[in-house]
Amino acid sequence: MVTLQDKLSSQVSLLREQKAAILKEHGDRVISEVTVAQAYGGMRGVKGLICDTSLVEPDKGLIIRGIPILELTDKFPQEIFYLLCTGELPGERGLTALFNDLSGRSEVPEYVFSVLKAMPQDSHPMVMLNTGILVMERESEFRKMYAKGMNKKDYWKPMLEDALRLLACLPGIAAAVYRIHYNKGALISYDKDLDWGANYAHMLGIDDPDGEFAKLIRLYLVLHSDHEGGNVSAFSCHTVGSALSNAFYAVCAGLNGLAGPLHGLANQECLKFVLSINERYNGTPTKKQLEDFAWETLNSGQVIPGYGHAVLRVTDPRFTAFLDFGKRSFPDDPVFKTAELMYDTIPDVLREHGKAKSPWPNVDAVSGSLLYHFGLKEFSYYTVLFSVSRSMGMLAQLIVNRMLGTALTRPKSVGTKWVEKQAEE
Ligand code: HAX
Repeated sequence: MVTLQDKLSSQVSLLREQKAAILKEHGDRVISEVTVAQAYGGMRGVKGLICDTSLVEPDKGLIIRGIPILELTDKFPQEIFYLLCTGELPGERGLTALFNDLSGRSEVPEYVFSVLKAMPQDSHPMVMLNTGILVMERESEFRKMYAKGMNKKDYWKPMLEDALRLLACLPGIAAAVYRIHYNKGALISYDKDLDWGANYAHMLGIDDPDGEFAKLIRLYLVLHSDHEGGNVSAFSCHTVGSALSNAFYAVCAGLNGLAGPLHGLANQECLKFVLSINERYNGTPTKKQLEDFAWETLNSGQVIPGYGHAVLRVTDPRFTAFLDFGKRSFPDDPVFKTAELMYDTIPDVLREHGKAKSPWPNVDAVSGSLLYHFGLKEFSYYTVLFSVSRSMGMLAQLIVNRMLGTALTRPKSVGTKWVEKQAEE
């Protein structure tokens, strides 16, 4: 049992039996109620989805298959993918097999690059990434096998194949987006001697004499890999995948959600915010100046990017991991210092403001300042990095759902008049 494919084959029957037993024993049990406020409020807190890859505890943050994220920061990103899919970290042989599985599938079809090169210069990098993914849909094994006719129980196998293919190609597509969009010169090929994460750093072409940038990219890919099932990107991906759309369609749908400013785009907004502070004060401001800037932002009806969260009610441990990286590697960098000072300042301001349910930083509050330090200064690109990482979680969730034979998503909607009538009754 070496490869990811073998491991999942050994788990599939058990997973299905477990699901059948739970449904038989507890199928009628009520696990959630929905209030009118929740129906209008983005279904916040409604329990209506099953996701085993990870959990976000309001008071603890991200836990991947039972392991808190801060205990996983020294892992290779592909180890996390294996963990997300199977619930176990791979042994040495499993990791090598996955390394080979990814490098063997890493060649991005040439037409993807042609499409990217033909796109308008002002297309957002997220549009380019998603176009690259979607145009690769013709490679889908699931699509081919489904057209031929396939036993339902085997749907997960071509889904896994598509997931590996897409995952293997994502760093190449994402790096091409970077090099094409920002005129960085010729594209750089996948290096079969490097791991998946280091390859992404390599193909971006950022100068990295001591390998620190590759370390940051690996950490970045680990930290953003998954955030349970109900966030915008995971839920969108799940919904599209539930229609038996293949991984290319489903991940692309999820990433279109990640492109929104309240979700993945927040990291670009956050760095913009930090830079505008440094520009105003000619470097890292004083605490008082930062407070004034924060109030100015809030009083003009804008949010403070990187702070607050839909679920978390403590400092995001992923923020802590990035902050530690910056403190260790370049504590005096002026952009990093401002991000650090924000952590000292913003929670009090938000508490006094009294609106946000959490005044604490999320992962986006500092990640951009680290990338900026290494010369990856094009912040409209940052959500693409996030996307490569989050694709691991979305793909793992798609695979597990195909193994389980999860049903088509179809909640019931109601109209305003129906709600008013209920209230009258
Ligand atoms: N600054 C100012 N106001 C904030 C705020 C912030 N950072 N965070 C929340 N609020 C406000 C909300 O806008 C909302 O105001 P209204 O009642 O006027 O609509 C109120 O506080 C209650 O919001 P909430 O319940 O605390 O937060 P939500 O679950 O609605 O939204 C968000 C969570 C992350 C979107 C929100 O905190 C926010 O806009 N933060 C700034 C943007 C950001 O950092 N996004 C990245 C999130 C991490 C992520 O998903 N990355 O992918």
